[in-house]
Amino acid sequence: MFTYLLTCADRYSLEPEVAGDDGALTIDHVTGVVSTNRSFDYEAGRNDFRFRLTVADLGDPARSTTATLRLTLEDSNDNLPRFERRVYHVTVPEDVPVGASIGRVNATDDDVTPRFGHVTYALSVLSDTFKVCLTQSFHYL
Ligand SMILES: [Ca+2]
Ligand SMILES: [Ca+2]
Repeated sequence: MFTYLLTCADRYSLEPEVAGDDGALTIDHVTGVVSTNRSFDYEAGRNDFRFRLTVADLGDPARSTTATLRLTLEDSNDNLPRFERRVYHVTVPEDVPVGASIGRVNATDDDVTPRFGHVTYALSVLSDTFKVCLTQSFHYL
């Protein structure tokens, strides 16, 4: 009859290549499961992070090897479009011609990826005096 004693044969560790990334990720020293330890922001500018992984056995002397973990952020639609102003007030003469341009509004969206940062405009019709004119604007950082 044989009896096996199951022990953890390896020990995992992880350290960032950039000192400021300390604590961004954690690794379970036994299972090797890597988890986020803080939130990330694609719009903050850094979207690529590198960490050095090390795994060591429990030998005496211990033997170990390393690999690189590269974390790449993808943009998500986490920013709302916003107008430059909360209220736009426009005054026009009563004889303003039909089709006359009476002003311009502008909105931006901080999301970098075009499909999340591209804004379109719509005017809710509260009166049939004006017609809706759709325009488009693109905002890229
Ligand atoms: Ca957005
Ligand atoms: Ca975003």
